[in-house]
Amino acid sequence: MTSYQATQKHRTPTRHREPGSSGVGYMILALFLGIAVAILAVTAVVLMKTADDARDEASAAAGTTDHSTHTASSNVSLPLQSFAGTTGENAEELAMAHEATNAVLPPVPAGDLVKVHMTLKDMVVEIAPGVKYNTWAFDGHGAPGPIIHVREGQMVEMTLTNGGAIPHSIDFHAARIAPDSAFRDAQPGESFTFRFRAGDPGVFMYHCGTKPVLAHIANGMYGAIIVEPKEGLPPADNEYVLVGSEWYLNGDGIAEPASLDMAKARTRLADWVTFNGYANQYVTHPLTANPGDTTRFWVVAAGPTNNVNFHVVGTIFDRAWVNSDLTSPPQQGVQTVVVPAGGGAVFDVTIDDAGMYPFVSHAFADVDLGQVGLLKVGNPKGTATH
Ligand SMILES: [Cu+2]
Repeated sequence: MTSYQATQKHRTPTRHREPGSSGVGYMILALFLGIAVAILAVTAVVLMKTADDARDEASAAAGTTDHSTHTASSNVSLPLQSFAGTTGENAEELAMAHEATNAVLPPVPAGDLVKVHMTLKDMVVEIAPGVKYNTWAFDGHGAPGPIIHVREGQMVEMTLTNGGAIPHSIDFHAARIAPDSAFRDAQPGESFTFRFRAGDPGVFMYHCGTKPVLAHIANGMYGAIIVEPKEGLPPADNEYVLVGSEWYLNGDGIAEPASLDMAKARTRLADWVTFNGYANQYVTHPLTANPGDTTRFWVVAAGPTNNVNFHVVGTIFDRAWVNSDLTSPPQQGVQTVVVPAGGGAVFDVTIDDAGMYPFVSHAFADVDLGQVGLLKVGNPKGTATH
């Protein structure tokens, strides 16, 4: 099933045309009406329309269209059906039963060479309570793929195995490398290896770069690589990685898994928007900190299209490395930072008072669609412990 193909193929007529109108008719009409001066203005309008019709007919005969008014290849017809908020029954129980994606930053491997092996695989994952989706994703992970954590200066040896049904590739934003060789397509069943030196610190996106990239990212082919600066960052007590992304469904995904609706992806009509691939998962399974801790968030906006307008309710960023520029001093005392699609940023918050602190994309349509979580500081009253 070529689910990434557009589902809507209606074509809008190139120009509105009244039934029965023709150039000859208008010419005759113009001759009769031309006798009366009072109607000369009407005649002028009619003649202009005749000219338009004639031009359209000429265009149609020549197989061309007027691109000043329409895009001939448009295959998007609004409205599209939204499945936003449609979950399985007993959504709360399903959400509690879901095992939240581990957001904890893993340690940096020792040595100069870091070997990474990823196998791409077509797999069904859950993206919201009871909502299943056919991804092209990472064996053992789904979407996002595994978090890669290296230190500036280490060599990354990446081996990609394509266990899927169609060609895929991998594009590391952390690499300075010729993309036509390193980021080339791997055919189904093929493995290939390339190396790059992680010379630029930051938090970077990686993703499949096979065309149409919109479809490959929307189907879950993305993740984060963290390149720790060699001189280190100020100490943090907790470090979490959040990958923002959105999902575009061709069905509600409950009775059977949904696949990509490309028309909705093109028109940015997301059904679910998530941190680490599952709507609201850190609301039911909060990330944790102790009072007085410094908590660091490494954030990537994988998109395919949405930014993450990162904000933590109830506090202010003590340090914000905007655009994950870790070679410049961080901004201080900022409230919300845009993490652009395909970009990253790093945030430190030090929170003294126990409580539940939501972290969101402050583009609130995305919160409504699931891009919100909680940082549970201490054991505030009235909350369950996890
Ligand atoms: Cu792909």
